Amino acid sequence: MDNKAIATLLYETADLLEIDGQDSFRVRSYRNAAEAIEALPQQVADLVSEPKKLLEIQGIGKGMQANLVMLFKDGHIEAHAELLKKYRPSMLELLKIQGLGPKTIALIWSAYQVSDLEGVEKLAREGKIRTLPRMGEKHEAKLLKAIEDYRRIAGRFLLDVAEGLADKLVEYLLAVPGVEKVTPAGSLRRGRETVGDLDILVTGKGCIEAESRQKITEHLLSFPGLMDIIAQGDNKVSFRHRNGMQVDVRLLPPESFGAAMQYFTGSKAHNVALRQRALKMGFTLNEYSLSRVEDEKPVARKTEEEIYAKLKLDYIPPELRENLGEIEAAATHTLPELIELSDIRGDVHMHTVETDGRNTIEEMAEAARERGYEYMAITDHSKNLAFANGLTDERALAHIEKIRAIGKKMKGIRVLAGIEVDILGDGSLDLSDSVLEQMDIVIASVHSLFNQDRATMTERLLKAISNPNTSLLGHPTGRQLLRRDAYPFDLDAVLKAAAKYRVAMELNSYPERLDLNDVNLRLAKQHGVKIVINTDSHHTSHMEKLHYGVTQARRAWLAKDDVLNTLPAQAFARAMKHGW
Ligand code: DGT
Ligand code: CA
Ligand code: CA
Ligand code: ZN
Repeated sequence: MDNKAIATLLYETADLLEIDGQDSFRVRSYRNAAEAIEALPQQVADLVSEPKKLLEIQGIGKGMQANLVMLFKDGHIEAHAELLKKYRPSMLELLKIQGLGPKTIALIWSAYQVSDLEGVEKLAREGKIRTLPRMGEKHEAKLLKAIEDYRRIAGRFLLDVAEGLADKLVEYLLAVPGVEKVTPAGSLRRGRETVGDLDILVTGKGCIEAESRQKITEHLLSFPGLMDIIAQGDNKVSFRHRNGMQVDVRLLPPESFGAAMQYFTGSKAHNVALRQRALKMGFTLNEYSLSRVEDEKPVARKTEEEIYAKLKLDYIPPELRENLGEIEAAATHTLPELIELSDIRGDVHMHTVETDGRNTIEEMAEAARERGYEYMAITDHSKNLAFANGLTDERALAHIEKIRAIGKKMKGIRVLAGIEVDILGDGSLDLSDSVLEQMDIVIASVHSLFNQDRATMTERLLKAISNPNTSLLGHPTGRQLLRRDAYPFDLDAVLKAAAKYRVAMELNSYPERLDLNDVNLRLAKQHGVKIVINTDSHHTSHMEKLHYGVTQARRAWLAKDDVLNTLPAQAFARAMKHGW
């Protein structure tokens, strides 16, 4: 159990104690311990063998020490287990609802003895929440909205979380003799912006005989972080990982691995359409093979390529398998040649210690050069972003001078001097035009007043786009996955204006942003608007996030030509200054 998991358990205990109406001193002792453990550089797991060391941690007393020792001995915290018996585990889910704290949950419990999401939702719909002390109609409406939001995002995970766990599993399983290939399938392979559960396919000689399959399964069951087993069969194991993710692992014989990959990559809609095509051609298609209907003889199963070829289709990359026209395009040889990570020649949205970044100009430029880029840009924040120590006109000018001086000394990479300037509430930009004019690249972004109404927000963005200094719109919709919706605005109108003024749209590669998303990128392409794929790095290590962006671009059917930072340095710099 790592510190994060322990802290979560302690926070939950504190919330449950509060629901139970226990004294605030006791409640606070659990929260303090959780905070201390979250911030602890060493792992509690390494300290419990010498319990005295636990007492040296600020915020952990004798009682909490005993709790932690017991946690590692018996696997639970007594108060946590007892309270869950009393209130049922569904109570923990209620705590995840935005705005529904222990006090309100306690109120609901004492009035109605309801402790689960469905129950609370029903009460709210029946108007029974508004009558509780200190509650009203407004609270009730907010609660219903929060439950709806929770349902929408619950059980889905960001791409980097899913990929991180998949990478660990791949490495772990490849270590077993007899395992030759371990491949993620499902939504992760298709690069969907969030992932529900992980689908991992395993093949090799070890997957042929029941006995060796058993060995692989046994190894899998001691995967670190495996929390509980959901289902277990001869060639399939489903388990829940500590981070909440469900993982489905399937063991498959090598001869039908391609058919399995095709089937379990999905999407379901793509598979349904593909099966219909197969049937029309006299074949059946399932997870084992593509076979002739008349004699059930397999005609393709070892690789996906064979299967698509037998169906008279060009190979369809996983990112396109959503039944959005890809099968028709593959049949007529009109699939686009999708952009690839190696097409990107520069990353042009980066922050440094001058504002809220963690590295210097030199360090960022050096890291970009090491990645093989031909160019990069430093684009720190402007003053409206006060908490990020944003730049004033004067500081911005001094900063670009410094960037240029450093750029001159750097060999093998061109360093562009730019800014990520805030779009103010009325659509004007946060720095003077005379300053912006001197920049190589101006990224205009909304970082404030997300609650404006649709018409105001649209006007605001249109005005920013019409500023002759604007090169591109940063993270254009402002959405944050699993957290915050896009602000409302008329994207069509914005894209029309962008096409007219030759202002590009950013594809921000942060896994929590992926903004523009795949659907909107496709729309941008229809409007003839060019894209710039950036990382928005605040640290040298963030530059590797670029592949998440490229994956979304591929899902949007974008080719190299649709993306400006595939251009050589000179042409790219011109496009930023004068439009493409
Ligand atoms: P997720 O997990 O919600 O992010 O999305 P997927 O696409 O990974 O969906 P999942 O895990 O339910 O299934 C993985 C793939 O397996 C899915 O993309 C297609 C295939 N599959 C699963 N169940 C069915 C089914 O009932 N019919 C068909 N045709 N395919 C299925
Ligand atoms: Ca899945
Ligand atoms: Ca699944
Ligand atoms: Zn930004």
